[in-house]
Amino acid sequence: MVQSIFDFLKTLVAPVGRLLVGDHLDAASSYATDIDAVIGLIAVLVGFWFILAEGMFFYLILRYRKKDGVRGQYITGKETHLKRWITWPHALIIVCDVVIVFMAVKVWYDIKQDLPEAQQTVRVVAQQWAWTFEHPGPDGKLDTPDDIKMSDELHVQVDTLYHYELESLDVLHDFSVPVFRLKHDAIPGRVITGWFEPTKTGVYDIQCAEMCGIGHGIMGARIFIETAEEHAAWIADNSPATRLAAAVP
Ligand SMILES: [Cu+2]
Repeated sequence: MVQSIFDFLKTLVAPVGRLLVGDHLDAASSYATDIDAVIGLIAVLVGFWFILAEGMFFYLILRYRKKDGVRGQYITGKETHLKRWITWPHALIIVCDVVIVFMAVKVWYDIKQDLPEAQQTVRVVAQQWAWTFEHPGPDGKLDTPDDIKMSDELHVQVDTLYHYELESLDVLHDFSVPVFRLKHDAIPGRVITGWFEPTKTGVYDIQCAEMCGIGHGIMGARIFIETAEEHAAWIADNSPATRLAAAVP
């Protein structure tokens, strides 16, 4: 029931969300279009009342501007026939608020509260002013000798559900992947688990979205979303055993 109401609303407002986000930014995670839909819904409902209220405001200013020979009325604000101009829009706006809260809470729950089971886990470590990404090696597990550590490069496989363990070595940072519509604060001393599922291959930006010092603006990285074959080849090429073999003559 909740899901079908959500899907209905999403179908209505998704094109507006898409329009606002623009063509330059792909939607490359399973939940990106849900976030865009919430942005679209807020734009439609708030935009409607904004235009209506401003239109009414200017209409009244022009319609009842000063005229020679016409005295202004004294209005106490208690007249029932005038008060309804406030109470009716007020009630309708509360209904709109309920719709926005419903959609926002549903999307928040799905993305941040509900943690679907992971197929892979990566570790994301932020520090002033770089990212370290720890990928599981051929054994598919983190914290084993075949892990692949990369600076400013995160390699993932498309259509795979990832958990990330987000850490910071020094100050507050924020792991932001715009094509996923993902932003998550990294807090020193804590390991924060979140998830994403890439749905589109390509190379995209990662950025830090929390002021973290003088190098904040250059704290960028890249995410490489690869097909299963490409990702397997990348793991094979970069596993510690392969690198060691290449280093030893
Ligand atoms: Cu930063």
